[in-house]
Amino acid sequence: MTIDGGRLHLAVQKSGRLSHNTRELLRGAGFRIQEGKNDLAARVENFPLDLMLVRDDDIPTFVADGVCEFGVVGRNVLEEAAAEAGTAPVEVVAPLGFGQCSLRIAAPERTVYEGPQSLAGERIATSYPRLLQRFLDRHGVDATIVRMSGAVELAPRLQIAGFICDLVSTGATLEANGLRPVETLLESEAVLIRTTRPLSPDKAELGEQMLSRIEGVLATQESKYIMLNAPEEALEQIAAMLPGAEAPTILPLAGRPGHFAVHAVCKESVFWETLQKLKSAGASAILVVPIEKMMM
Ligand code: PRT
Ligand code: ZN
Repeated sequence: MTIDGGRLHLAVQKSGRLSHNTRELLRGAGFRIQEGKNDLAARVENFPLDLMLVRDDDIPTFVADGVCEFGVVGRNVLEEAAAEAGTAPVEVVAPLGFGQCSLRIAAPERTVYEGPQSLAGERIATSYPRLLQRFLDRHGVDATIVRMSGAVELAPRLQIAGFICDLVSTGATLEANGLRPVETLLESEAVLIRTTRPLSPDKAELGEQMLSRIEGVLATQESKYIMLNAPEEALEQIAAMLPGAEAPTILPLAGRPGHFAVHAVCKESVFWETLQKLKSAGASAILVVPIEKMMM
């Protein structure tokens, strides 16, 4: 793959569980993705950025080698690649809040499990041999790793292995196959990664612009703008209750001496319970509104 000098390259999963959310995140950040035609890349029309459409397993290498300056990949794939001796590092820039799953060891319901020692001498089927080996080493357990590229959950029924080590999100697949999780090796979600190779000043600047837009979208996902009125004596207590808010704005209310309006950006979810507590502390006319864009 050759690189077009002036444009940034973001490696994304071509088709799979991360594709839709990755594109939605980019669209939310204002990047207009040109669809169609090219199977290998998609151009962003309004920013010098190309999406390289690849298999998720290739993303850590592309970014480590600098073929793509950035990438979006599951932490599980990244860690498995990183556990390979001699692999060049990449920098994790931000967790993206989607693609959550965990890498877990599971066994048939009837299997007795009393901790990692129960794995000694057993066969464990997985697509994550290095992460599994690392877990076994950490616990000083000797077991046989059976490498499978898919349908790992069938291994016990096919008597290929007594245990499996696979990704779990809802747990429905395990349940459907009569398996129960016994260990968690890794909590994963999609992450934005960046090459550690030096970038030209122009590309570094473009990268910063892209990141600041993406971080803006991530920040607004949970954030809310909160407005309320409060008497002076309750201000301190109320300000301390606002979830994830820094330095609220406090303005005097016209015609109501001793009363103030409090405005703040809350960077965490605002629950009904919080509103109830604010009210009990003396707040009134509480408004919580979504934030569309934010740039810090
Ligand atoms: O073709 P390519 O190599 O790009 O894709 P892929 O088939 O290797 O990956 P894909 O699209 O299946 O998953 C991409 C990424 O999504 C993974 O690397 C994870 O980071 C993330 N992810 C999140 C998951 C899951 N949730 C998940 N549930 N990846 C796989 N699964 C599978 C799991 O392996 C098991 O078969 O779903 C099944 C379990 O799901 P539950 O909901 O029944 O528990
Ligand atoms: Zn893959």
